[in-house]
Amino acid sequence: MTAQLKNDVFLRALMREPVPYTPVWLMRQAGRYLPEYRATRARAGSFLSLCKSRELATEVTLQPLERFPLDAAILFSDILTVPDAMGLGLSFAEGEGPRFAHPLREESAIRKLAVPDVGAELQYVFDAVSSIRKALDGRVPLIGFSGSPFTLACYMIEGSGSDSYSNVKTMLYSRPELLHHILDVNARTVIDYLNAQVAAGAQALMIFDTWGGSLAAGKYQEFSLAYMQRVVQGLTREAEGRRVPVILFTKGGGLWLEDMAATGCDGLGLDWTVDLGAARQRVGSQVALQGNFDPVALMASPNAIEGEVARLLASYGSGTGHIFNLGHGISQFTPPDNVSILVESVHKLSKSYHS
Ligand code: 1CP
Repeated sequence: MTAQLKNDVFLRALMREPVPYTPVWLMRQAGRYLPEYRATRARAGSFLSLCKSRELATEVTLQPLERFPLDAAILFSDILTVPDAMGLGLSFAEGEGPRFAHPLREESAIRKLAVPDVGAELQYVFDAVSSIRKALDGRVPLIGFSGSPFTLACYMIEGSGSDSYSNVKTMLYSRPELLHHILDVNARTVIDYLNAQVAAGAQALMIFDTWGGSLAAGKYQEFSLAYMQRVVQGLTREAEGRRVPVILFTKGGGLWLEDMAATGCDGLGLDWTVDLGAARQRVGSQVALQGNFDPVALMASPNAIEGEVARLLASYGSGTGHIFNLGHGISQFTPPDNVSILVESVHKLSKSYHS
């Protein structure tokens, strides 16, 4: 038996049902800005062994919840475990970003790419999901996640992070059918992967499209959004007698919110370049909105942080449908005390917007 959910404010806001206050969680809330994370990471040896240990992944998922009254937990893992499961050979070099030993550069390698057996290759992720659910004991809901088919393709083709994604975009313009093949395999894999996370206990899902915003108008719709829509349509949307809502986040996607809302998702993640009130007017009758505090503002004084929280809450205005979050992941240099101030001000200042 799974424990009764004690705090479902996040899930209710995502379904645009009435809530007593605006729920808050933070992208990358478990991570290097927390000394306890750095200690567990050191015990694990490497970032990947941290992801692959159900005990340690559970421990770091719960660390931010022990410090701050957050309204949701997010599975501790990484989007790049999926291409690793496809045989691309992921590693994280100390002090550097991720690297793939076998990036997709040759047509023959691209043609060989196939949907992996996620049950065999990614069982450690599903084990972590069930272990985290048990440890949460109904405290807050657990969010599962994946990279978008396009964002995964960016890392698979470049072999690492990149400033310009020029290999991916060159393929897009010169051999679009090859990129479509990769995206098709990725979409089918992401569907299997997210559905298995739901079967293991994930109560909401988020798709991270970190690099979709680098695409030209029209190309975004064809190469990123169309595949996210396929994923949304392939997902299990109910579990344990409740809807499993899905959030889409395209960083830099502010121009395309109407198109994103039309995919059938339940919520949109917004980066800080978007005006929250204007976004609500555009798509707020269809989807909930999550965001969009500039993570760099967390380096500022307590007064400035509280002022920025007040500004965002006022910009969204009264009523449900807002989940407070950052506009992108938290920086490793953020003082944890400033996160306390942020979370407390959201809870305190948002009450007057909900009757
Ligand atoms: O050294 C360390 O300890 C590793 C740092 C780290 C962490 C804490 C990486 C490497 N990944 C993660 C965890 C992680 N990644 C989570 C955990 C849950 C949480 O939010 O608390 C999530 C959801 C991700 C997702 C992720 N990984 C994204 C999408 C979201 C985003 O930030 O845009 C992306 C693009 C990645 C790739 C990745 N993994 C790690 C790094 C440093 C990167 C970025 C590489 C780059 O492009 O430069």
